[in-house]
Amino acid sequence: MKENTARQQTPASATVIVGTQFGDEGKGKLVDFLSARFDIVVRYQGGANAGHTICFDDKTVVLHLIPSGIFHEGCTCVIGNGVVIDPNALLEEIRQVEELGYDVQGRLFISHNAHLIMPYHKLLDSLHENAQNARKIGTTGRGIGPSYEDKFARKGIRVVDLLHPELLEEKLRDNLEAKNKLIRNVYDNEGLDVDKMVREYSEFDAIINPYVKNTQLYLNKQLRAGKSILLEGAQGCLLDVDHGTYPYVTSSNPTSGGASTGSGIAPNYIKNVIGVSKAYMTRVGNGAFPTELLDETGEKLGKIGHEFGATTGRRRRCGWLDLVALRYSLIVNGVTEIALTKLDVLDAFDEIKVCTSYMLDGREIVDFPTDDQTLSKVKPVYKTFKGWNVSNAGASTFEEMHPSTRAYISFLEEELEVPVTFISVGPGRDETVFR
Ligand code: 2SA
Ligand code: GDP
Ligand code: MG
Repeated sequence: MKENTARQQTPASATVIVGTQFGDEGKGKLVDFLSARFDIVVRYQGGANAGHTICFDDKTVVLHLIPSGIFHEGCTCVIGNGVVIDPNALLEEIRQVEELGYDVQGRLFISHNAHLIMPYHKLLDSLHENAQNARKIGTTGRGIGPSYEDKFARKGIRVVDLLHPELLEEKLRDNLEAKNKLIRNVYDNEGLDVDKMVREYSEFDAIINPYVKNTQLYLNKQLRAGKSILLEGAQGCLLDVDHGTYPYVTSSNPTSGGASTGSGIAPNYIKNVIGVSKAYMTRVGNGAFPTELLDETGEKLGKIGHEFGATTGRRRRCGWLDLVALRYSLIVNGVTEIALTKLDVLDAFDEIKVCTSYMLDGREIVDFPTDDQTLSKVKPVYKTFKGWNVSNAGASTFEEMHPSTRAYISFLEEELEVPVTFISVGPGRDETVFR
């Protein structure tokens, strides 16, 4: 029998990329950038609520479901079992990528176990949000929560069901009967036509078949064969249904633990966790945000950073970098290195603030409270830095960056005790400094 001890390292390994804040940290750019060095890129949670922006060759592309490695021909892309897939959104995205001149068939695989987002999930998402007296989360309206509800209630329809039209019809009729009761009786809305839906979704059989795979087995076998895998998180740690600012969260696990359950990759293959952090903070949707700036400075961050939702176009709330939240996020995710993004957005500020602790009921605290009631009450304590007021765009190494920029980054590393290995100073692939 093969001995297996902690001292033995397998050559094959998986790296996870996670958002350490409220999403939109620039994960798409980093995944695209790193994909050139990986064999396979995997999405493991969320769905078409995500908007991952990639800028290359004067093009700006936003991906919602397809992993951000798709623009590297040598890279295979996998949508894992933890993702909820809207088949219409997926086919539309495949078409868009093909139109850009990239092959998708044979390079993209979707898990037979992934759950589907059906039209009733999207309708229920908006009905919940718009109901009188409802607690408004500020969802993207893409049906994410209702689809995960069905998954955990063991009523969900999965990718594999599309390949068995008779079973699909039975499940659709059962589900829609229950949903239509809710839609009509609770929300006083017109129900959905089951026959139309059965006809529409039965047609996905042949279209989706070439992409379907037992991805759990495939990924583990690829790792055993020595291939390298990058796991692409969507949203961010503070939106995690278990570790985020519940109930103002998404319905999945963006944190690194979710990468294993959402892909089937055994956890002992995961060797590195890259935490992507914006040099300031944004949040889109509702919920507490201690460092939010409701003044001209916040407006300026949003304007220079073009902070609008990559899926919905909603304006993102902006504020200073929060190290209390970030420290928590690095711990929960086991982050081994930080990718610091959008540093260029701070170029135009004379003063840059960083939150180092919170005041809560007259006491200073350094541990992040994840419950919304407490988090809404804390007041940030700031350290102020003098801005550098120049562009670092020409720098190709850390040493070439302005001394004040370097001092700011070194301060973050000391406070966070994790190295910053990747610094992004613009949306393009080449606007990147490695250390
Ligand atoms: P949902 O739709 O059920 O997942 O919404 C629940 C909360 O999760 C937030 N959420 C996001 N936050 C940041 N970025 C996301 N993706 C898009 C982007 C957002 C957009 O890249 O800009 O375009 O508006 C994302 N997806 C979900 C959401 O705002 C709720 O707070
Ligand atoms: P993601 O969801 O984490 O992939 O991030 P989004 O794509 O939703 O939002 C990040 C936005 O910032 C996109 O418009 C990117 O093109 C842009 N971006 C990424 N890195 C940088 C950077 O270093 N500087 C600037 N100015 N923009 C960046
Ligand atoms: Mg985004």
